Amino acid sequence: KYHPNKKATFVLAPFSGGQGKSGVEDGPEHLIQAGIESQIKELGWSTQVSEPLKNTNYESLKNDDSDTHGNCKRPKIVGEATQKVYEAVKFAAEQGTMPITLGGDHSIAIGTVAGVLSKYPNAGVLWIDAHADINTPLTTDSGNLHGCPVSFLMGLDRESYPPSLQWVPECLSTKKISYIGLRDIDQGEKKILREHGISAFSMYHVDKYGIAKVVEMAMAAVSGGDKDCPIHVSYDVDAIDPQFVPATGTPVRGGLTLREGMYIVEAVAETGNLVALDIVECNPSLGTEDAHILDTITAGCAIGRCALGETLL
Ligand code: HAR
Ligand code: MN
Ligand code: MN
Ligand code: MN
Repeated sequence: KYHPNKKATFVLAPFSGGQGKSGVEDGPEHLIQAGIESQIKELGWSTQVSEPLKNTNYESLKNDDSDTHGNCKRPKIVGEATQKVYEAVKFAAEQGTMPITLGGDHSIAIGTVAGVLSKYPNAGVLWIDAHADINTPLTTDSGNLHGCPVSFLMGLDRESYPPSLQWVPECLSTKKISYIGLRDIDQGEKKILREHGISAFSMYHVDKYGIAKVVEMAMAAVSGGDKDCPIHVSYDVDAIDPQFVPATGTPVRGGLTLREGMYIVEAVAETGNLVALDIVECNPSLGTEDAHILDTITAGCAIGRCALGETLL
């Protein structure tokens, strides 16, 4: 529906400043090396690559201990990098292409979601993750901004934002997001989810209803009755169980099977409503053996292919 011409833009976001572990900045390169772009070309898409963070130096700036604001770590580089990703995703969407952003840690979704919503203001967001990533600068214990992107997009606790993140438009309504895969949520986050009545399907719901019903309910929740509602999928690979996706920064046991993880994006592809995809938190440095890296990267590629229609007949 939204992409009859099948044009995609790979937005590379090799950024790790939203959390403490290094290596996640190598995710995009590994996914490209593993052939994600050529695999999607084989599905009939034409592709281009955008590198908004090229010629930036965030990995060396990561050690600047003065870059803090309240409890937040590295707000300056997160603010700058996400703004660059925002411009690139916005431009890719305005050109009529599907932005596929390869992370990097999940803080970059501040840029991707804001960019997509500037082109499609009524888009719904499916946040596939073990974590809710909805801490605010006031609730975060870790201070890691990859645990906070959703709250910035919603403008929650706005008065607490570091200056470098004040550019973020308050673009995401609490009614336009639904989570799938949750199993590690902080107390402060639970309170936010409850108080705003945010749609969320944890692993408990996946077991109770099955993945097909859960995806159907999540899409209905973000679409508000519009069968053509554009959908942005922000996919943190840690939603999938660490037995399939071990090389990620904050693995949590008891996750989605690889097939359940693929089914989610297959079902979205089937609607024709997908307008953007993020694949984040692949950290090749955290594989303790080569098979861990291979499993993680090939799962990332599979998510990309399924989202772009591989398994549709
Ligand atoms: N909730 C915790 C925090 O705020 C951990 C969340 C970070 N992990 C992620 N995000 N990979 O999805 O720090
Ligand atoms: Mn590196
Ligand atoms: Mn996440
Ligand atoms: Mn996560």
